[in-house]
Amino acid sequence: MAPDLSCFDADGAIYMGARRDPHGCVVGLFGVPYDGTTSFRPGTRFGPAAVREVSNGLETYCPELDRDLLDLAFADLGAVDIPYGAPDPVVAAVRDATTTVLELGLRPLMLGGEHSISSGAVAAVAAQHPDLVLVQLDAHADLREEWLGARHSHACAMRRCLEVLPSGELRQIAIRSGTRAEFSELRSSGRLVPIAAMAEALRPLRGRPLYLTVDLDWFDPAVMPGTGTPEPGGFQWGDFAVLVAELRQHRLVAADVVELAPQLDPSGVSAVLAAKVTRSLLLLLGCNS
Ligand SMILES: [Mn+2]
Repeated sequence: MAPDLSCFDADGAIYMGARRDPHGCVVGLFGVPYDGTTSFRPGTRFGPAAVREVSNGLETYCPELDRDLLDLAFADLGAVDIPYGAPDPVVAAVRDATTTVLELGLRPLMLGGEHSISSGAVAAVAAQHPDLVLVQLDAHADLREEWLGARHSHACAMRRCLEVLPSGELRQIAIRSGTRAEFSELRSSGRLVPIAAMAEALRPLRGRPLYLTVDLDWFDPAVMPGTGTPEPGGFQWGDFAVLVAELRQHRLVAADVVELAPQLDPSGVSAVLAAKVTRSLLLLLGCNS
């Protein structure tokens, strides 16, 4: 039976080296152009298209992983058809679309869009992997109960993810912004991982199914200005490369890359950084066990 891909709109650009037809593929890339709850500077709805457009400027080969996209069968399924406006129906649409990707036998890689979409994807992946562990790269704790009246605000992304994560296991890597209450929880829960201990903290999780959510504002605004809520004091590509090297030894089953607002960076390098993060994740998802 042909898979039902009607929840995706496959018009427009495609990520470098991807196919439209998911048959025979191992990774399913898709975009969610949504920024409905953005509280500061909007524009992440343009993120997925920008990543696809600049992807052709990258090499297909990743020297850090010694792997090449040309050796990977992966599909770019296009954009999830979402209702604009309130976030709840969007999160539900993301969950259903992610379930479709999983039913096709593909590992999902989602491009945002704002961070509120992650709980939809995590819910779908956790339904297949009840012992799923969530790893968060982000400047912000995202542990608010609600923000500006919305439970599914991007400022509540990890709070909502925890509600759909049966294991309750979340690792929050080098979070540098949040409320006093959020930091109190980060510290007392043991979820906050300092940057220097990143690889060591993840090592005991080898063999467990992992979902990696990459809020691009984890990177320093100097290298990632194209994001809605920039936070000084962030990280560089070399820090991300340390994580990637550790994740080679892990069972990464799904991931997302969110919060790129390309028009906030006239130089265009933020979109290139996002496209390169995407390449690393495609290669990790496509090649590890
Ligand atoms: Mn953030």
